[in-house]
This record gives sequence, C-alpha cells and structure tokens, in this order.
Amino acid sequence: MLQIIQQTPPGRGAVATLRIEGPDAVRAVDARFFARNGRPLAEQPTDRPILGHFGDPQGEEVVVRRCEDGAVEWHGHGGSAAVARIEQSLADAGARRVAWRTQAAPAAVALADAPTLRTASILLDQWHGALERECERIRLEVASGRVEWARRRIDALLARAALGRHLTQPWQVVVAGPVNAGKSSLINALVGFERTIVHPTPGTTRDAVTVTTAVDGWPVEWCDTAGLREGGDATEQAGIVRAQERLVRADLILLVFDLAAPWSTEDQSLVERWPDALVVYNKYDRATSLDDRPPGIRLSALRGDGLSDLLAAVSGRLVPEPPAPGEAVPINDDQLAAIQSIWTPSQTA
Ligand SMILES: Nc1nc2c(ncn2[C@@H]2O[C@H](COP(=O)(O)OP(=O)(O)O)[C@@H](O)[C@H]2O)c(=O)[nH]1
Ligand SMILES: [Mg+2]
Repeated sequence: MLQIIQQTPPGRGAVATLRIEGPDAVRAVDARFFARNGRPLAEQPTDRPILGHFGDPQGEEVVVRRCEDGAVEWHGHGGSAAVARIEQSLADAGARRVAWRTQAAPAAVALADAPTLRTASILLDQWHGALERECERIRLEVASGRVEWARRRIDALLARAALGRHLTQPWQVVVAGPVNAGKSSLINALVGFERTIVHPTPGTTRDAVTVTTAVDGWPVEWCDTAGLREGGDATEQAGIVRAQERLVRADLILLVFDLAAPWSTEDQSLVERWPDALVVYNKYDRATSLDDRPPGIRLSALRGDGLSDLLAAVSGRLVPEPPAPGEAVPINDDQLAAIQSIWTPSQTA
C-alpha cells in the first residue's frame, strides 16, 4: 500500500510537501518523475534534493528526495490543485492520502498518554486525519460561499475544545458538602477500593485526596475535600480553604448531603453558591424523601444504590455530546487557533 502524507498545511501555500510511503514508493514515483540528470530515482543518492519534472518530461517542476527509510519526499507548488494532481497521478499505483500530518502529529503524541480506550480511539481518529478532513471540508464550504454552514461546523468543533483537552488530562470532579454527609464513602464506593479516609468522626478528611478512575470511558480525577463547616481547628480550616480553591477550579462539583439529616440554611446556601453543581443525597438507605430540598440524585454510598445514576449524570455533564466514531476533535490551542482562522465574520464583507 502506498500512502501519501501531506506535510504542509492544506490550502494555499508557496510550497507543498508530500511524503510518499510504502514498499513501492520509489518505484511508483520513479515511473512519473523525470530527473534533470536523467538517472532513475532508485539510482539517485538518498537524502539529496533532486530536481526534475513530474508527470512527463515537460511537466510540473518539482524537487524529490529519496529518503533513507525508502519513502520519497515530494516538494512542489503549493495549493490544493497541485497536490490533487500528484494524488491523482499516484492513485493508479494504489496510493491513498492519509493525513495532514502537521495537524495530526499532536494526536500521535497524545495517544501515548491516553488513559482509556475511549480517549485513545478518539485520538486515533485524529491521527488518521479526522480533524484535517473536517477543516478541509469547512474550507471548501467557505470557498464556495456556504458560510452559515461553515460557521456552524466551526462552532461545533470549538465546542469540543474541553473534550480535546481531557483526552489526556482527567476531568477534575470535586466532591464537597457538609461534614459526615458521606463524601469519602461515596468516592470509595465509586472507586471500588479504599483510597480515602473514611471515619465516623466528623472532620477527619483534613485535606484533599484524589483518585482517578474512568467514568464511561472518560478519565475522571475525584477529589475528596474537607467538609465545609464553620468552626473546627486550624488544620481543618486550612483544609476547608484548600477545598474552596479546588471548587473554583473544578470541571464539575458534586455537592453531597445527608438525606437522613435535616436540611439546613447552610446546605441551602451551598447549593445556591454553586448553581452548576450536581446535587447528591446520600444515605438513601436511611431516609428517602427529598421534602423541600432542591432536586438531586439519591443514592447510598454504603449499599451502592443509585451509583450508576450518578456516574451517568457525571458523564453526561462532562461530555454532553460525545463525538461519533471518526468525528473531528481539536486537542490543543494551535489547532483551535487554526480552526478559528478558517473563517472570520469580516470575510463575508
Ligand atoms: N447509612 C449510611 N451511612 C453512610 C452512608 N455513606 C456514609 N455513611 C456513614 O456516614 C459517616 C460519614 O461518612 P464519611 O464518608 O466519612 O463522610 P464525609 O465526612 O462526608 O467524608 C460514616 O460513618 C459512614 O459510614 C450511606 O450511604 N448510608
Ligand atoms: Mg471525608
């Protein structure tokens, strides 16, 4: 199989560089390349630029380099038409365009850090050119004046920025709430093994303890916090301050309350202070009625009821619209900038 990998960004550029890989790369290019010095490519020294013409002896002037590893590098005039011509020409030899590798390369690097199969498969799609293909499609739409369509696709890509970031870095989910509500018990139940301190005495969890698991294939770092309560000793207060800092930076907050304890004004103000938090009512085994409490997920960390509902809710909040297989996801700031630069409102004027 012959693979054509575009090294320079798609679109208009002074020079386009393609890399032709595969066991037959040299032979396939040789059949279409006419070197100035008249020698076949196989007899040219490796890693040396060779000037010649492509297609026929009077064809487009190009520079070709036979690489040490058997691949051939092709440098020609930039622009999609020139690139399309060489692709067309090599298509008879069974060549296939793989990816625009300058954009796909970060995915290959990130792949090594993918913590789950699900994140790895999304990165693999990007390595196989999902993002490049989508950008190319949007560019073509912009070029043919379908700006509204293009803008929607750009917005959809940008909306996946957070997902892209978290394909290698776990989402931070901070578990907070009053002392003794069962925050540590909940994390232990979710993780399936004892990692955090669970103790029946209020205020034991002095500092943040984190543990990372996969939720629905998404990497999640659970952060246990000190109970948010007034009073307590200095160490406990310091823990509470750190908990507040983590809350501000969290991707998602779980506010855990004890369903068997009366609803307090402190509880109410906690929910009001963090309106985006997921509200969880623990100890469902001891009490069931929400009464006047705000809506939330009822569960029992002790018995395990309701845990799957919570995990589904967490996954839904972190990734509301998971990409379908093969869909584009930008994974770094350079790519986001490149997407934003495809079209700007001023271009319509
Ligand atoms: N009945 C019952 N007790 C629970 C449940 N979850 C936790 N507890 C108990 O509540 C107490 C406080 O739990 P802990 O996880 O340390 O609370 P935290 O202070 O919020 O971290 C412990 O005695 C737990 O065993 C539950 O679902 N049902
Ligand atoms: Mg605790």
